[in-house]
Amino acid sequence: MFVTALAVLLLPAFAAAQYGGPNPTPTSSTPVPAPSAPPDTAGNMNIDVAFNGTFTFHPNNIVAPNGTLVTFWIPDQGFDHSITQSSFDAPCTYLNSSANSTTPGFDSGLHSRMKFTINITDDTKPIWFHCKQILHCGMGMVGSINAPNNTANTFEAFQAAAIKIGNTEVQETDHGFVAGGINAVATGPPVSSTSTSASSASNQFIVGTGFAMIAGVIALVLV
Ligand SMILES: *[C@@H]1O[C@H](CO)[C@@H](O)[C@H](O)[C@H]1NC(C)=O
Ligand SMILES: *[C@@H]1O[C@H](CO)[C@@H](O)[C@H](O)[C@H]1NC(C)=O
Ligand SMILES: *[C@@H]1O[C@H](CO)[C@@H](O)[C@H](O)[C@H]1NC(C)=O
Ligand SMILES: *[C@@H]1O[C@H](CO)[C@@H](O)[C@H](O)[C@H]1NC(C)=O
Ligand SMILES: *[C@@H]1O[C@H](CO)[C@@H](O)[C@H](O)[C@H]1NC(C)=O
Ligand SMILES: *[C@@H]1O[C@H](CO)[C@@H](O)[C@H](O)[C@H]1NC(C)=O
Ligand SMILES: [Cu+2]
Repeated sequence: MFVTALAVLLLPAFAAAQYGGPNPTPTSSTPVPAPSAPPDTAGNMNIDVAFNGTFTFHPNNIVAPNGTLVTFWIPDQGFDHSITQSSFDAPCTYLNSSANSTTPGFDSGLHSRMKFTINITDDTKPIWFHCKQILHCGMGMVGSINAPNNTANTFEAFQAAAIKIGNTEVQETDHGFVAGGINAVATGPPVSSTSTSASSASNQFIVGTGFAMIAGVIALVLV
């Protein structure tokens, strides 16, 4: 039991390490109001990844007809994010239907300062996705496209399920870019973007440092 408790407590510390260690120096203390994604154009919708330094996609629940190109703008925060297709039932798990001989879900793989585009191929069915960076999905970093409002499987229920997983989230393997997709297909691997540098890492540093300090204190008490 103690081992389990310790493991759960140390997971955030592990996550904090990827944010630059327990004593990072924020690169900026000023908030970043400007979204990095450009405005939508006809047939194209844009989603900010880690909007304004938060663990969210923005917007995180859109309606997009067939043929819409949805582009995700991944900032450069000193750690990576992904756009990884999942299922309503398992928000923080890659949807790998190739185990059933059909196409696997799309996955951008973990990246910084990139943009990643999917093409909506069936607007009558929902598309669920998450960020596979450890702990991000469990903090609610999930999104949907064409999620229904008239069933229990709404975006709000999907995000609540992700947050319920919280820090028990299982770390996923990063296979890099996976082509294909279900109800939407990746139009190609992520490409470099010079327009995604606006986001500040300061919010994440605060969160990471807080987790590391709490885990450190409790680890000391247990020892
Ligand atoms: C961005 O974050 C800052 C600091 O939390 C907040 O004051 C500001 O309102 C946010 N801007 C937007 C557009 O959400
Ligand atoms: C998006 O998919 C539609 C068919 O579903 C296709 O006609 C169109 O060319 C695709 N767009 C791109 C940019 O791949
Ligand atoms: C494969 O299909 C079965 C039956 O539909 C389903 O229970 C299972 O979750 C599927 N596996 C994957 C990896 O999608
Ligand atoms: C998906 O599942 C198939 C079959 O189990 C496996 O061969 C493949 O490596 C998996 N791909 C990913 C990206 O997990
Ligand atoms: C979008 O494409 C899917 C798959 O071809 C089709 O079933 C659906 O009816 C299309 N949606 C509309 C509004 O035509
Ligand atoms: C669900 O409700 C939201 C908010 O009212 C709306 O913007 C969206 O279009 C609805 N989704 C569908 C698939 O009708
Ligand atoms: Cu993320």
